[in-house]
Amino acid sequence: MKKLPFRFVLFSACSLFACADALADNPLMLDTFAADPTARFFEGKIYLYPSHDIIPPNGGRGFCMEDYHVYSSENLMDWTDHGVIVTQEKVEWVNPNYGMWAPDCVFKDGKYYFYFPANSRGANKRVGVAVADKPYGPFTPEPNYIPDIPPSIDPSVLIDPKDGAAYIFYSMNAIFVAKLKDNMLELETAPVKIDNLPTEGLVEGPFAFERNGIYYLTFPHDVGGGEALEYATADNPMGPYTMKGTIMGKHKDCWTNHHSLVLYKGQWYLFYHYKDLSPRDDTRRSARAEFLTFNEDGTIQPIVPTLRGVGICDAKRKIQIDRYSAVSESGTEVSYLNSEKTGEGWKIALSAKGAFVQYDRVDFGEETLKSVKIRANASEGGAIELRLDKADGPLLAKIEIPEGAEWKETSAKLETAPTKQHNLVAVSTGENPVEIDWVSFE
Ligand code: FUB
Repeated sequence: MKKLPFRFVLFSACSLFACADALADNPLMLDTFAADPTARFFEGKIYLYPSHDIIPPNGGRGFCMEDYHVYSSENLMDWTDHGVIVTQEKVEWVNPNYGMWAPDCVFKDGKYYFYFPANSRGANKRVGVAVADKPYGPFTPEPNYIPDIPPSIDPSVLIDPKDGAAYIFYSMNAIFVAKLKDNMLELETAPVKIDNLPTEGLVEGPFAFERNGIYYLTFPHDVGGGEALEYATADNPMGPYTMKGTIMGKHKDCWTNHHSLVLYKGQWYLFYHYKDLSPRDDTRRSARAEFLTFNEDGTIQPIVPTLRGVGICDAKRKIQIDRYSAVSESGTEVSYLNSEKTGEGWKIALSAKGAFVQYDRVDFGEETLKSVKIRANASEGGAIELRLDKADGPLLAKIEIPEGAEWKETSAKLETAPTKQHNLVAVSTGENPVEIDWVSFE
C-alpha cells in the first residue's frame, strides 16, 4: 500500500472528527490542533479560546490559521467543540490568507468580546474584535480592526476587578498596554510600552490578570532556542512591573509556547501548548493544562509539563494510562499507536519485570466495581498487576495477556473493589514486554 504523507493523513483525520467531542489528558484534544489556548471562566465552565493551526491547504510550511473554534469543559477532561466562532472569510478587514493568530475573550457588561490578531488587507497584523451575547457565540465581528492599536499580535484583556476598567495588552517586539474605552472597541489611552521586562526576546503572547490586588503580566520570553513562560507583577494594570521569574522552562523542541492562567473551583490552572500531535512540525500545536500554585507571597511555583495534565478520570472510561503521572526509572517507553495517524493516541511499553506506570486521579465512584479490562499487546504473552495508589499498593487485579501479534482486550476479576479517588498503577510482572493502550473498570 502506498503510504500517504504525514500531513495528508492527519488532515483527513481532522476532517473526519471535526465536530466530535474530545476526551483527553495532555494534550486536551486529539482530533484537532489547538494552539495559544486562552482559558476563561464563564457561566460556570471553562471556555477555551485557542488559535486553530491547520495543515497549509496548498502545501508550504509555517503557521496557517483560517478560523477560531471555542471549546468548553466542566471536568477539564471532556472538551466540547462549539464550532467555528470567527472565520477569515467573514471579517471585512481580514485578508483571508490564513493569519488568524492568538486570541482572547472577556466578558463585560453583559457581552463577550473576542479579540484576535489577523492579517489585514493592508498586509500588517492588526487586532480586531467580535462581540456576542454568549461565550460560544454567535460572534459578530466589527467591520474594522481597532485603528489606534498599531500593527501587532496577541491581544490579552484584563478587566480590573477594582473598578471594571479594561486594559488591552499586546506584543510587537515588546509588550504594550492601553486602556480600553467602556465600549471595549476603542482605546481610551495611547498604548505605552511596558518597561523593566527583558529587553530582547519578547515577541508574543502576553497574558494579564489580577489576584489579591497584585497585577500579573505573564509572557513567553525567547531565552535562546525557544520560549520560557515568565512573569512580572505590579500594583497597577499599567505598571510599573517588576520581573518575578519563570513559570515554565522552554520546550526542548517546540519553539513557541503560549499560555493563560485561570482560577476554576478554587484551583489555578496554566493552559499552554506543545506539538504533541505533530512531532515533526512545531507550527501545528496542541493545547495542554497543568495545575498552578501560588506561594503565600504571591509568587508562582514553577511548573514542569506533564502528560497527565489535570482532571479526574472516571474508572469506567478508557483510562489512557500512557498519559502517565509517574513511571519506573527504567523499562518504560511511550510511543504513538500509529505514527501516521497521531490523533489515535499513544501506548506505553513496559519492557522489564517490575517496570510500572502510574496514572493519578482515577474516580472509582461509590458502587462496587467487579472487573477490569485492559487493551494490551504482548507478542510472547505477558503479565500485568494493577495496584492502587502506588507500585506496591493494594492489589486490584492480576491479568495474563495472551501471546499473539494483535492488540487484544483482556478482562480480569477485581481482588478488591476500590471506591472514591485513587491513583492507578500497572506493573509488569512477567519476563516479556507488554504494551498497554488503555485500562477500564466495570
Ligand atoms: O499561533 C501563532 C503565534 O505563535 C501566536 O500568535 C504566538 O503567540 C505564537 O504561539
